Amino acid sequence: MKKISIYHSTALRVSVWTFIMLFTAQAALSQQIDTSASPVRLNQIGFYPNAVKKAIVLNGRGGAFTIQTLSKTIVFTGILKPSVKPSFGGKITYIADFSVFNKPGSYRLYIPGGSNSYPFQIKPSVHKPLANAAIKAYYFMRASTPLPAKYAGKWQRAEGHPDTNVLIHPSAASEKRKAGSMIKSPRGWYDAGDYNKYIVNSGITTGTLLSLYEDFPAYMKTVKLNIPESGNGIPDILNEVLWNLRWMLTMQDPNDGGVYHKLTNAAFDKFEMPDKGTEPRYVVQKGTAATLDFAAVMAQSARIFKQYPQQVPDLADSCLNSAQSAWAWAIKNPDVAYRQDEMNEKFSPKITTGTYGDNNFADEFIWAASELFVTTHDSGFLKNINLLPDDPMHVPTWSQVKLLGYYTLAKNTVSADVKNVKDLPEIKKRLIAAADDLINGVDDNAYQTVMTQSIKHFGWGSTSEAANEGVLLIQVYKLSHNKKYLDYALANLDYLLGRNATGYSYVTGYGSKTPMHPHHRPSVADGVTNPIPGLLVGGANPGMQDGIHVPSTVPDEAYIDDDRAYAANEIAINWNAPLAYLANASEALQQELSSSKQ
Ligand code: 9MR
Ligand code: 9MR
Repeated sequence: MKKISIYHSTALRVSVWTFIMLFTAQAALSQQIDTSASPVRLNQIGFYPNAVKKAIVLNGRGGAFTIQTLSKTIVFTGILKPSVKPSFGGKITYIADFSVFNKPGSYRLYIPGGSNSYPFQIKPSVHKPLANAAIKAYYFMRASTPLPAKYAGKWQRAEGHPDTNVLIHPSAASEKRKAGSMIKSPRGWYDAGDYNKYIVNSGITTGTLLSLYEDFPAYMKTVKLNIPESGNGIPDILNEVLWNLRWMLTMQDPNDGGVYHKLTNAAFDKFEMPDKGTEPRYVVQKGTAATLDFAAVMAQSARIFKQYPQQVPDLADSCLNSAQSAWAWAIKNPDVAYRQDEMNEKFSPKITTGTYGDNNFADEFIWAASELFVTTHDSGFLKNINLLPDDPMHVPTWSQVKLLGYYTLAKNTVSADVKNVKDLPEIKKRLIAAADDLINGVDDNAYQTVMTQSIKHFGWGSTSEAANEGVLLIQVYKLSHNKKYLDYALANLDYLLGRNATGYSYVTGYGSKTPMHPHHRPSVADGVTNPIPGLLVGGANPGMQDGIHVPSTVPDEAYIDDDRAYAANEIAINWNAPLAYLANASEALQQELSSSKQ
């Protein structure tokens, strides 16, 4: 088992470990600035034939570039153009635009001086394997079930965390559910590199995956994932979502409708396989954010699973009842924040796992109200909700979910009552304006992507910012039918897959230079060299909240492939979901566009 010992350091060993850690940081540093690495930054998987195709050349001087087959036949020659603006690191880049070259095949890009790019392909459905893997990744995150080789290949593993004896933490105690009593709360996905299960983060994740199905049902019905439920008459993406949805349902207190914030150990598990984690598990305090995110997901699920009455006869009704009782709880308890530090002063054991704390619930109310309204057509849900607060149009994150509600309202206008929502025109206007803000001036920046428009995009989990910007652009493409939004969405996919300052494709197993050491307990502890595939790491983040030095604090360069670096190299379900959306939507739309041309 590799590296587990790092996490067992004791006081006595500290100086030795400090030395070793400095040494490994040094090794990682020299790996990062390896001069043999290609100065050509591009999507390491490839391009659709009719898509925009760009590569970024660092340390260039201009001149001609060529595209060559793998046997070095020149098939295209173009001229490198300097970027209008420098990169965040202060350098002008050179842009190789070969969009007009559209002949399917495998190629490399060559620049003056003899350097070349990683190989890439031009072909229809070029992102299909990645798109599938981004959803299959959730199968690998399943709690409470073994993963046999038949589905998991060399990443097969034993069952972890059955969660059939979960304790009511004192913070969650009620008349009917006393502290220390037990509930069953099995299934669900592990949140990230850790083994806990958090409702707030499950909310945006599950909502995003359900939207992928709702927005592209015909395509998503064709996606086969080789999971245990495959072939049961339900599309595999919904089968995978069901694993988490059934867990989420258990997180609601049936006595009052409130939803527990998370199911967790008192402290993070060690870096060990999930079946080794046998510490007690708790559900903690109910909260407004968790309850509203739950209500939104259950309302959305109700209308989706209604389409499968044979396979899941009672599920839609259960989801709708749960959504409504959660909503009622939130109306009665509109301001219950999850404040872990305060909770720990009052109750024991102290809980030190992820917080997902949020104090503002206006956006959660908008999301839940929108989903409940679209499912039930009962405008009562919108009654006391200000749908148009005067606050920024945040691209969705776990703590900012207003736009998830907007997406749902904006696209469900076949139904007359949604069409008549008086704020709808303004909501659409704001969505389009937000997309325009994102794309305005992109062609001047050094990497030609929305992601590299602003250093503000580079916090913890920055790759999910890029992916969620892509999702917003696709939503607006669907509203406007203006292809420029789709082009810029694809540019952010290019960013994630290698057209960026670090030269990494940030998805494990997909690209030529990919993370090998994500902060992900099974990937570290399983003894398999390659990490579990299809996982999006957090990516560039100059914050270094983990104390691990990145080779550069320039925002888009602040990344290290080190399994201790949880602020730059962890993986998480809420980061994979917009990647799954972006990659699958790109596949679906590319198929639609090419068939409409024929
Ligand atoms: O592994 C944990 C990861 O999932 C969290 O995102 C991160 C921040 O909360 O914390 C990680 O756990 C570390 C803990 O915070 C401090 N001790 C070392 C743990 C493993 O690196
Ligand atoms: O993604 C979360 C990020 O936005 C926060 O800044 C960070 C610190 O609170 O926590 C991140 O979420 C982690 C969670 O708390 C525990 N599981 C791993 C998550 C990803 O790092």
